[in-house]
Amino acid sequence: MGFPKNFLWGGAVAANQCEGAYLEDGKGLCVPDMLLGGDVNTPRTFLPKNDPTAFYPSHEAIDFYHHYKEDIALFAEMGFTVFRLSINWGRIFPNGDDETPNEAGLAFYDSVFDECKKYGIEPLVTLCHYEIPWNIVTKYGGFKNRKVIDLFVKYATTCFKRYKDKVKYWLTFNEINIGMMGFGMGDLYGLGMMDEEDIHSDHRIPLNQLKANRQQTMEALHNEFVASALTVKAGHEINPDFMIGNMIAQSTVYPLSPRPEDMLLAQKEERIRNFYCGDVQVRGEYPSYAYRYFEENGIDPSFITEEDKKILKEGTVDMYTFSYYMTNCVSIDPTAEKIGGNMSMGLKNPYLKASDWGWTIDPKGLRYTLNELHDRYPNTPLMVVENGFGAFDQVEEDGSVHDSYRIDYFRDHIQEMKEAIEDGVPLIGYTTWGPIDLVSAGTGQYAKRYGFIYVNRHDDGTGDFSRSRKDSFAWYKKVIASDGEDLD
Ligand code: P53
Repeated sequence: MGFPKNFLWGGAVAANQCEGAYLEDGKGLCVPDMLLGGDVNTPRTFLPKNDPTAFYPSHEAIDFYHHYKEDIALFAEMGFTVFRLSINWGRIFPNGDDETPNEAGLAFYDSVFDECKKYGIEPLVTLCHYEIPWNIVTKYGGFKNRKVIDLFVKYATTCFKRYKDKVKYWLTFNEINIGMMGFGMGDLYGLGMMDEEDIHSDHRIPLNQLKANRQQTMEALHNEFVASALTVKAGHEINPDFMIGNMIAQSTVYPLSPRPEDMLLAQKEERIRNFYCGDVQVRGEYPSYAYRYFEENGIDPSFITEEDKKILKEGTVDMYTFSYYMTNCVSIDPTAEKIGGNMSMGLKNPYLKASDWGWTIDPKGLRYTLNELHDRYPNTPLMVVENGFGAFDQVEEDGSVHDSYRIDYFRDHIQEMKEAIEDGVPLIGYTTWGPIDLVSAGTGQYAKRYGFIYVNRHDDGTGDFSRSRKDSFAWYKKVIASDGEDLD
């Protein structure tokens, strides 16, 4: 058995983490353009007034905007059949609410998709990967404002109409569940929401100290569900062949012990972090436990109108896609040891090693997750649209990078995906995160590298953006050429 012949193999990036050219050809400022970098122990900070002396990693990123031909040629050399990227909303509607779209922005993505087509690479396009126009945050208050639903749908349909013959695979919102994970930055990244006082402050604010309001977060997330459903519906009317998916930051949760209380806690967490959003987008309705969650958290769910319920039912997704990096342990035991690092949320799992950023390495957890998802959504194809190993890479004198740790990570995960397929899971594709080094979303670092392709660019702003192949480049090429059979 193993991987089917038409399996989609490739890699994934996000506009804000790779394009740079942050004000070129009419692009407007977006949420990530307001953020400075941090590191494993230091949260990223928000700096309200663009300060010319500060280093904003998204402003130049890896300059994909001017290197995309070279980069796509390298992806083609590895044999990619799919390339996941996002359209930056702020290139198409610089203020989010402009009357007409920005032609230069639309033309840029035409060129990118044409370049993919040249090599037989299918683009998989995320419509919103944290690139919310800054004007949507300041003028509308982000997705808590229902007007933003219409603005998003207008943007999405503009893209659908323009690219309907070039792009078949679409995702609405990247990691729509990010606000359910307790990172403290979910409101801003995912929902474009920020406290008024924070917006107008004159100092740097660490993202984990942003003020949030749970009621508003849940309302905004609901509005995003509605925007996503309306988008799916509109997409199918424009081209019935479109495959439109959701995208979940998969946070698979294990109980730290077999204590029944730990089992129940793990189940509860799994539901809130993953299935709350998955159920709405795949099944088209809120699950029963959502209402208990509202009750326990003092949330008034009257924002879910009858009209919205109908929309959610009519706009269910064609595929379930997710990012998978790690698994997490939970326990009711308050003395259990926590795992360090940024955004890793669990307790220490004594059976797993972790990356330098504290993210556990759990390939078997991927097989488990794929099976769980298939049991839950039996009629829905699945795609792993992010998976990878963020690491410090060492460049040798001759320019080579011997990233055997990255090869090990991928080998083990691909092996487990193969097992899952043999278990009967309808897995249709795999895009590794950051096939080319890019800016980390969580820390804003260049030093947290994911690529098969090295980019000479550093956190102090030095580097000439030149690209080179790491050892993992030839390895992934061989994996794709052998349909996932040759993993040595
Ligand atoms: P970085 C948190 C936990 C898991 C995945 O993350 C996450 C996040 C939030 O950043 O995000 C996804 O760059 C996201 C990408 C991101 C990637 O994971 O912090 O969709 O934008 O780059 C990896 O190492």
